[in-house]
Amino acid sequence: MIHDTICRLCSSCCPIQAQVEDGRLVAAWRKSFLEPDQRLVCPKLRHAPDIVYSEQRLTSPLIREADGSFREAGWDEALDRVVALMNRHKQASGPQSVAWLRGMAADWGAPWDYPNRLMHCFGSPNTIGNGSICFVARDFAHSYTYGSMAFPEAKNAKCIIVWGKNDGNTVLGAAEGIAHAQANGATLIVVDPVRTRLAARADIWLQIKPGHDALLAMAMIHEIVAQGWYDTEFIERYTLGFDTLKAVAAHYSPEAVAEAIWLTVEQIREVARIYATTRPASIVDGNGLDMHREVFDSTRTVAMLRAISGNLDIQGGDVLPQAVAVRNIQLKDRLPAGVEPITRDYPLFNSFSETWGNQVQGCVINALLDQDPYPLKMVVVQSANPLVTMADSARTREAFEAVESLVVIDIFMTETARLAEVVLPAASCFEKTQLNRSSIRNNPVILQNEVIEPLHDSWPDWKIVFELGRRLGFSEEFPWQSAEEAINYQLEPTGITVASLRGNPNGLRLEELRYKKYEQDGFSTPSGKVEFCSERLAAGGFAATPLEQGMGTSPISFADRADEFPLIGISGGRDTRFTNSQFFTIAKLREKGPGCCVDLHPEDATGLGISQGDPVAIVTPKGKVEMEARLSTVVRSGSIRLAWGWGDYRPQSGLNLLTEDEVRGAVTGTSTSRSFMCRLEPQRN
Ligand SMILES: Nc1nc2c(c(=O)[nH]1)N[C@H]1C(S)=C(S)[C@@H](COP(=O)(O)OP(=O)(O)OC[C@H]3O[C@@H](n4cnc5c(=O)[nH]c(N)nc54)[C@H](O)[C@@H]3O)O[C@H]1N2
Ligand SMILES: Nc1nc2c(c(=O)[nH]1)N[C@H]1C(S)=C(S)[C@@H](COP(=O)(O)OP(=O)(O)OC[C@H]3O[C@@H](n4cnc5c(=O)[nH]c(N)nc54)[C@H](O)[C@@H]3O)O[C@H]1N2
Ligand code: SF4
Ligand SMILES: [Mo]
Repeated sequence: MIHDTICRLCSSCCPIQAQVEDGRLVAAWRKSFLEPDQRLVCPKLRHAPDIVYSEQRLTSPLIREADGSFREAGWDEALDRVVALMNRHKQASGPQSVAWLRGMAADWGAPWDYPNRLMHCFGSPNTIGNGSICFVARDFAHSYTYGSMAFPEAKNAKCIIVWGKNDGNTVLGAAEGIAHAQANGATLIVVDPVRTRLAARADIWLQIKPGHDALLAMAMIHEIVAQGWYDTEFIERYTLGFDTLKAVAAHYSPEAVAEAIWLTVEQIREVARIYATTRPASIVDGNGLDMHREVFDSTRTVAMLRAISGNLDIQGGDVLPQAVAVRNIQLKDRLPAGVEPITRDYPLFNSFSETWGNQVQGCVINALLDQDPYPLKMVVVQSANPLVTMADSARTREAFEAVESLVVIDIFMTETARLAEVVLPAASCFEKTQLNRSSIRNNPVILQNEVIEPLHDSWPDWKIVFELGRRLGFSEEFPWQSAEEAINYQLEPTGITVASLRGNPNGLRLEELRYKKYEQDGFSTPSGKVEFCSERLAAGGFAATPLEQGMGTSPISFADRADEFPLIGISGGRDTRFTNSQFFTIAKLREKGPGCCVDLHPEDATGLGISQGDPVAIVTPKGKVEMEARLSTVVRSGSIRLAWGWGDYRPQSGLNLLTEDEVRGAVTGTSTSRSFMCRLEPQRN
């Protein structure tokens, strides 16, 4: 049997087909607009059966014994234990002392609403996501500029700037779109401190200094303004504050910034010219811009480039989504008045989107260790591995060791789960039905289908949340016995149902694809226009226009200690075989490529006496990790690229042992876990 569904082994959410024989997943492959022989093959998906049937899967709920060991338990006992813990802390310290932390795999949008609903009924405002380090901070920046996140339609573009994104490794569908456009003659520009495969294929590669993207974007705006290449009509009719933007950009000429960002004046001018004079042009912005404390400024500036060049919401440009009006099921009005979330220092970020809510993950650590702004007593971690993925692993570990009660919902045993009092085994993405995340953000609505039954004694996340809800006394709020019932309830205002989605496996479009929607609807900002200057930000005490107060201190962590730590470390190198901290235990995936490597320039290697394959230590003021040296000119001398994600499988190689969470962006609470000053030490005896 072949089933249509969505893969959630990473956040790309590819539409796929899965082959199931005798109730067993035997193979799966991506769907694509390209002919089968031209499609990119995803190793994770190809090895989906090895992942799903891995012997490392959690098979039953686990409860910690007095002697520290885990014992297997039934769901009744495990859930009752979780409920007892939640109620105990609620009684002793108030409902807000319990937090729910969710990670990348918890799916976004629709399924994220369930724990929100649960926690709101329970009385805690502390459902916390990881958006401060993933793309939600960027979503926020786009939203404050033109109302919602814009999605590049690179496939139909004539000029593409891939800016801090490595789609060939991370978002295969998008990489196929870029390749298609290139084959049709599009010019490809890549902005990345590392020569990725995409950069190697580009017409122009800008090897920018890590963390300095805001300056490049503003210098491009400067050049576009100086040359009069901007879209006068669009700016006059649909934007606010262009004069302010021009005044800020005046300080950032290509001459003024080029050297500081490792580029030449000519490079900046040329890229500005090609981008502004080629229509349609699309900017594929990515996670290389996130995880810097400047993310809000850099991504707002990039968003403004799209607007001044007239590429917003046109075919082949950057398209604004046609959101699907599903029912809001979060029940936020059930929260008691006056209880603020632990993320209260980031009020704009907390409230910019109904869907996202609180997204500054680091606040969990502040609350656990510093009782700031108040103490947390219990954390439920769903589909996240904060001990590996949050900045400053040593401090994160300290916090999770200190918390009174920790519950982890995961499909595998992880560094984080090892500290838990109760571990609940979740079903994998092939074993559960849910609305695909993009569905409530944009058309078309696609269903992720259960293609095999939950393995062992695992439960789908929705069932765990609903059952917890009922046991906490919220039977009325959680009446659903199946995912289908809950999804139908949420979809009701749209007129579509699970049944109609199953009849349309490639998705249902609620309305025709439309471009230039702003001509009728305006933009979803307070002024209804693209805002180059934001009163909301000014009222909050922040820069109304990015960079109007300058760059401030260096965007690279530990820059003030460059004497001892002379190299710039770049966290990157997402490998197609792994997702963040996941899948390193799958031997067939591990064997398919290199191990845990740090890329360093041969000149730096010679200077340090390091040879290819040597074990090396990478050190920052925070800690030390071990990796294997790979000599390579993909990085510029003076910078190194570190492998990402190995910390669960090889704790001594966990990149976030090197990063800090002390200096955060004021608006999004993002710290710089992307780039940091470090040094290399040979490890030979
Ligand atoms: N195989 C695989 N796929 C994944 C994931 C995975 O771990 N593995 N993770 C998923 C998740 S959670 C996400 S958010 C996405 C992320 O996917 P992408 O958005 O593609 O992000 P990355 O691959 O982390 O980084 C993109 C590029 O940014 C570059 N970069 C680093 N610092 C800077 C900088 O300061 N400026 C610029 N301009 N570029 C910089 C890096 O060198 C890298 O080539 O991928 C998803 N897909
Ligand atoms: N220095 C540095 N730090 C980073 C990054 C970086 O590039 N550099 N990347 C950042 C980014 S973009 C992100 S998104 C975060 C990711 O941070 P996390 O979300 O913490 O990372 P993952 O390793 O993807 O962890 C997901 C966990 O969910 C489990 N899981 C998978 N599927 C399911 C499921 O269906 N249900 C449940 N309950 N569990 C499931 C997996 O086994 C895994 O343990 O890390 C961030 N941290
Ligand atoms: S890129 Fe691979 S792992 Fe990620 S969703 Fe697509 S098929 Fe799945
Ligand atoms: Mo992410």
